[in-house]
Amino acid sequence: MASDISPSVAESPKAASAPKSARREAETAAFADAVLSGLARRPRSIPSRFLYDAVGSALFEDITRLEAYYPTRVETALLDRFGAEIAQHVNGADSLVEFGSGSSRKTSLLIEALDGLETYIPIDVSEEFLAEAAERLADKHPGLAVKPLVGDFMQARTLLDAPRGQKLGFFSGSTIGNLSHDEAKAFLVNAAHLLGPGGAFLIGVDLKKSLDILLPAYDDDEGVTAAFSLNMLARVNRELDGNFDTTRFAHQALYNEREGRIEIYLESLAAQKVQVLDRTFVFAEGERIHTENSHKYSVPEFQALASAARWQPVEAWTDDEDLFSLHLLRLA
Ligand code: SAH
Ligand code: AVI
Repeated sequence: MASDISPSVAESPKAASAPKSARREAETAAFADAVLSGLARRPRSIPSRFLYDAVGSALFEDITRLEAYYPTRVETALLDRFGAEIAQHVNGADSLVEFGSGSSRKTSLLIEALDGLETYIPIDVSEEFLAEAAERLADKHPGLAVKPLVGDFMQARTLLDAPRGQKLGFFSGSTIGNLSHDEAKAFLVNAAHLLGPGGAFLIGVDLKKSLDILLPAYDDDEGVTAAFSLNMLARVNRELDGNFDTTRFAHQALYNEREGRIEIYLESLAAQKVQVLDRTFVFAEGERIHTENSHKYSVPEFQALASAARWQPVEAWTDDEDLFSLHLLRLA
């Protein structure tokens, strides 16, 4: 019976009873605040979580199928190759809690490797995409209770309906790289609280590597990543009565060596004025909006970050080309 799987809200238990439209209104209000303040400041920026409405989530899925976008392919291969070994460390977990679950496609590999898992709790901001993914997953694993939560994983303070017992967290795709180091640390501290004593955490982390491989992954020839980035402006038009001409902005991806991260911008191709809600924003030619960072870590760098958030590194698995890593952490 997959049809009764509709997401409830991660933020607060009270909000779980709020109707869908109220949730959506709250998310639109948060988007409006972020866009109006982000376009008013210098440098201009809009947080990357707003890339993921239903259109953005579908475009991200298209990215994951690109030849140039190695992270999904390599992480899937790592889960396939090391699933049994991972399971040896974490068998006994009753529930699996996934942060930024997206399509949950890779998760099936982990679920299949684990014995005795009873409950899967995917958390994501992208409401419709989450509901569809949860239904698909429940159909695929009929014995598993699937309990999706809609909301910002940085704000989740409680896991509604989570059974007692051991919890395993899963944060795949290197979404942790989209957070600043401080945010990543705060996220890990909060996740420790959610997963509880004895909890374990499996995290996919993209590794530092040659720019020949890195840059095309974030600026593919087919323009899929550009479409994903530009959806931020299209979403402003759809939800905030904006009039961005998306043909007059260009996707730009560069590697910031000092920060160890890909930075993504939308660059204005002309001097132009844009209306959002009742405000006007003036762009000079070449002026940019920063929409995303994607931090890359060496294995020891990530282990140091995890340790600073009181997670003990247990094991790290990497592929033969050192493109991507899977880290297993445990709470002391
Ligand atoms: N884990 C999947 C999806 C990665 S894309 C994979 O590896 O393929 C990043 C996912 O995180 C998207 O589904 C997006 O909606 C979600 N996301 C991004 N920021 C979020 C936030 N602050 N809170 C909850 N979900 C978030
Ligand atoms: C979801 N996240 C880990 C992706 C990344 O690689 O940073 C988002 C993305 N942005 C452009 N391409 C992929």
